[in-house]
Parts: sequence; structure tokens; C-alpha cells
Amino acid sequence: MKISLLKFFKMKLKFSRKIAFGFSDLILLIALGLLALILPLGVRLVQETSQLEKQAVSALPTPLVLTPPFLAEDYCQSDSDCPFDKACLDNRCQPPSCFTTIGGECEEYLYTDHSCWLVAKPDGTACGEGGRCRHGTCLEPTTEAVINFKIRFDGVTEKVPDQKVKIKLVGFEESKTFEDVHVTADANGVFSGTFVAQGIKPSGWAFVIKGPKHLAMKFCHNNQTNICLGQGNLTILKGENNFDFTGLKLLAGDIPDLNGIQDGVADSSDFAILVKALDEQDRLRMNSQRADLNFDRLNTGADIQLFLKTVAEKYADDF
Ligand SMILES: [Ca+2]
Ligand SMILES: [Ca+2]
Repeated sequence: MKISLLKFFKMKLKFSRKIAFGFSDLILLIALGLLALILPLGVRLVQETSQLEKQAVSALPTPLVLTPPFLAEDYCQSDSDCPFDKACLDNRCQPPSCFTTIGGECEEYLYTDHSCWLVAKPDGTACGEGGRCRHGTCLEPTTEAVINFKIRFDGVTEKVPDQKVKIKLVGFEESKTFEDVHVTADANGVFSGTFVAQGIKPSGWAFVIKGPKHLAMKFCHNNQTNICLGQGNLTILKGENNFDFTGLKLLAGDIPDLNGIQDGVADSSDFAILVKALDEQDRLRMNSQRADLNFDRLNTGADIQLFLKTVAEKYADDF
């Protein structure tokens, strides 16, 4: 069979097209098949991922919520965050407990300015009208006279240990003696003391004050500067009485014996104690202590000089 060349080419071209069309269809079919397989897997994957995310979110702990007490009005970190009458305790402003065993009938501890202070009890009437609170105890003005006095010991010009003095109140008709009245020195050697004199008449008093190593000195007037030989004219009233006797120093020289007794004069026996103390180097011995006339804890020529000065002016106690 003979086929023309032109026909041959036409047949070949037709066959080629037929073959080419068949490949495209095959590829398309394969692609569709793959898509059909993959699509359900993708959908399933997305669904499972979403489910896992939900489970993960539900597994997270509940967030911490900062609510009271941290936001409470009385929340604090230090006392300065609180009002003056409250302290910061357990991060809350609240009234603290002050001491309750110290104080007295007319004083108590109150918390203010972030500290416990000893103050007079509220309303100021704890001791009654006109009453006076002293060291926690009421002093009643109707029955008591409080005497505040100042004195000086010769040769003492600085703060030295507290001392005790004997005070005799001498009136027109009576006298009263007060033993072991405590006196305290300030930085300049001025001693202050206080005692209560009960049930005495108001006027005409003299004070005879005797120091622990001193001759007794009589004071008839407040702010007295010279020796008094007559009657006293000091007035003592109920309540506070203030007397300044620093203008006339108490003279040293009447040294107590080993039993603490003073004989009322400054004489050779006192001088002998002074001289003996000078020779004793042990300052803790009794002679050394009682011969220390200026309270400087030393036995020196200064103590001897004080004695000589005293005997040049005075020999015995006033009375
Ligand atoms: Ca004496
Ligand atoms: Ca001395």
C-alpha cells in the first residue's frame, strides 16, 4: 500500500496529538487522585491541632490575682506609712501594745509619734483638782507641801555622784528633821533635791542643811548669801515651794566616823582622818572615801585646803 508523503505526515501529526492529549489527562487524573488523598488528611490534621491547642490552654494554671490585703487601705511596709498613733504590724496599720507594768496611778504609756511615751493620764485630772503627778504618784495639794531646793558644796564645780543630806526645818514652835534627802548634781556642781513636808504651819521657817562631810548651814531667806543668826522667815505652802540656797556653800570638814556619825564640829580628829587618807594609797578604803571632801574620788591637797578654809570660817554646826 502506497501512501502519499503528505498523507503520511498528516497521519503522524494526528497520532502525535492523540498521544499528547492522553498524557495530559493522565497527569490531571493523578493530580486529582493525590488531592483526594491529601485533602482529608489536611482537614484531619487541622482539626487535631485545634483540639490540642484547646487542651493546652485548658491545662494552664489560673492567673494570680493580686487583690486584698495588698490593696487594703491600711496596708503598710513601715511605721511611716501609718498614722502617728499606729504601727505597721504584719503589713497592717494597727495600734501596738505599749508597756503596761510601768507607770503609776497618774501616768501611763501611750503610743504616739510611732513610739511609746510615758505621759500623764488623759484629761489631767488623775490626781484631782490642783493635784500633781510626780514619778507616777499623785501628790495631793490639800495635805502636802513639796519643797524643791538647790544647794552647793564648797569645792565642787562639776558633775559628781549623788549625795544625801539631812534637813531640819526650824520653826517658831517646832522643828522637823528629814534624813537622807537625795540630791543630784548638775554639770556645774549645783545640787537639786526634793522632799515632802506634811502638816506644817505655813510661815516662819529656817532650813538647817547638813552635808555628808559638812558642817550644817542655816538658811533663813531664799537666795541667801550670808550667814543667818536669827529666825527664819521662809514660807512653806501646800503645793510647790522652790528655794535657792546656792548663794552660801556648805563647808566641808565634819567627816563621819566608821559608823557614819558626824559629831557636828570640824576639828583635829577630822584633820587626822584627812592626813591619814593622804598616806593611804588604797583609795577604796573607808578612810579614803570619807576624806574625799570634794567628791573627785581622790585624796589630795585639795581636800586638805577645803578643810583649812572651813575651820578658818566656821567651827561647828548651825542649829
Ligand atoms: Ca567632826
Ligand atoms: Ca578629793
